[in-house]
Amino acid sequence: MEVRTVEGGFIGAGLRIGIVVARFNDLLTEELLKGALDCFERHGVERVDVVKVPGSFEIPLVAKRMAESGRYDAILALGAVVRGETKHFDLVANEVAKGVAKVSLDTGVPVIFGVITVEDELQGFNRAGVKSNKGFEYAMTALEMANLMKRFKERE
Ligand code: INI
Repeated sequence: MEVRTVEGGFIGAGLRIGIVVARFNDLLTEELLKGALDCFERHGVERVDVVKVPGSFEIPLVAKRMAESGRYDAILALGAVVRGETKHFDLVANEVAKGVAKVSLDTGVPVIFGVITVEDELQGFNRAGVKSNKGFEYAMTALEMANLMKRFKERE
């Protein structure tokens, strides 16, 4: 039996990455952004463009524009949705998740869901640098998916 496995690596050389980051809860999102940039720099990514939007709800539209530009091998969407006490949490969290998935499927460009959804700020800080930095981890996912999709293109 012959088994062939296809997967993406983490080499950043030659990759162009777009980041769209929400300003809402920016104490958290700026830390996610720092973690992501640290990851891309250390993996030798050639170029990163960062676009800032007001809140996570606005992410999908800008991610779509960036994906359609053809300039990026992957888009990383960063945001922080904190439950708080309103229903807004669920609405925003659901819409950004659906929107990001749709953009990725519609355009064929990997759009990585780097939006943390947390109960409160403390949980948010723990995921944005205090215990670990999810921005760094999501950036790794962007690298892997960018390289994986390149491999498919090479085989076409
Ligand atoms: N945007 C976020 O990124 N995180 C949140 O926690 C949040 N909450 O809970 O309200 C939030 N709301 C703003 C939203 O993303 C839009 O910017 C706003 O509704 C205008 O469209």
